Amino acid sequence: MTKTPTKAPTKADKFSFGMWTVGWRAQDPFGDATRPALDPVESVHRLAEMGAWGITFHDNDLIPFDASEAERDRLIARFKDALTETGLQTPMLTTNLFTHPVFKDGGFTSNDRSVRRFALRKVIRNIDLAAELGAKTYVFWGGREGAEYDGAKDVSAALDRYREGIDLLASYVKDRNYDLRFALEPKPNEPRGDILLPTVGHALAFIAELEHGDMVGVNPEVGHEQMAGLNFAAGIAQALWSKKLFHIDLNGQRGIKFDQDLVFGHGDLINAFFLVDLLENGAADGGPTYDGPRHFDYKPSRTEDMTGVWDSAAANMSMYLMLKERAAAYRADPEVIEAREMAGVSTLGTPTLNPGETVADLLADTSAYEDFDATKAAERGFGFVRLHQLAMEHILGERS
Ligand SMILES: [Mn+2]
Repeated sequence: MTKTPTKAPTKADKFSFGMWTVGWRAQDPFGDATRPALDPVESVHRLAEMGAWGITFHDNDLIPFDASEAERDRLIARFKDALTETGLQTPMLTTNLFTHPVFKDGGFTSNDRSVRRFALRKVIRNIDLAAELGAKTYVFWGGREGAEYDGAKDVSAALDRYREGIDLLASYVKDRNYDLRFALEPKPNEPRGDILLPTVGHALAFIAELEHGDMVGVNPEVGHEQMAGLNFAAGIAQALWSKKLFHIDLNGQRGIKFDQDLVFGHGDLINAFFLVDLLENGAADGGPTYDGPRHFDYKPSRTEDMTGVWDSAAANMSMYLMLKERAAAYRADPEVIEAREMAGVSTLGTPTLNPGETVADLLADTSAYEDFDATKAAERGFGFVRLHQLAMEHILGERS
């Protein structure tokens, strides 16, 4: 018997799940699957009943790699029927360019040119399906785009091929007038020893070099950034600042180790709180918020049976809603508002120069330098610890 989540989600919350999440059979490099295969149609029905809004998938989550045309058509048709019956959306699709042995050295950046051409064709075929299903985002996670040995991959040439591939696919989408944007998903390592575009920052720099970068953004995943020791909420703030947060993968991770894909908030809870605060309430001074799907890319732990699978799916949505409630209370708390004021959080939004002020004006302002009392200014305490403690009290439910 699956428990009702503490906080009941609705479709307005825009929660979506990868088909490969609840459908993961929990095989790992050391052990066999611990759960039976899950019919995608059952996933659609169960997720819809639980209050989810969307389901996402790689081509081969729904259609086996070697399926015939007739089998492909049959699988798509019954999946579409399930979507119609439940009203579940397919906001995002992506390609599996990592499971089949042909992709052992990557797809777009394989040292084998014939594999690169095959990868492009495989993606184009699934982009057509994405457009047909009304998806708005197409994700690229290049898990096999990388190397284990520095001498095995010419990184500069690999980036040329990566750019060639993404630009070619973007031009295809534009030619077809599909209402689809691309989102690159960074990851530092696993399954490759080192993966190209390892972090949000690398991906943003890569996008700036694209011909069609206008339709390419990022799909950062909590655990992937944390595997690199980075602050996820801070990375998301920069992606938002760059207007490139096209999609997001929510899950949990405990520090620099293998990709855990825990339930959202089951890793770094404090960072998850500030992430939800950022997504829902924007940066300190009315910065941009995020209105895209709240997409969960987690894996029900290998210890769980099917009841545990659905409980963990519900837990993701419940965690998000609890943190959203806590974040709203945090922002509205008069003591927090006062502490943020004391800390200067809101005044950072004020430009450093006055309107119309020039460098010459700044040089002429003796109060900025000649008469500035650095010793006196250094006496200021910012009260960041007090502010953080207030956040902790909200997270723990001491204040509401
Ligand atoms: Mn992951």
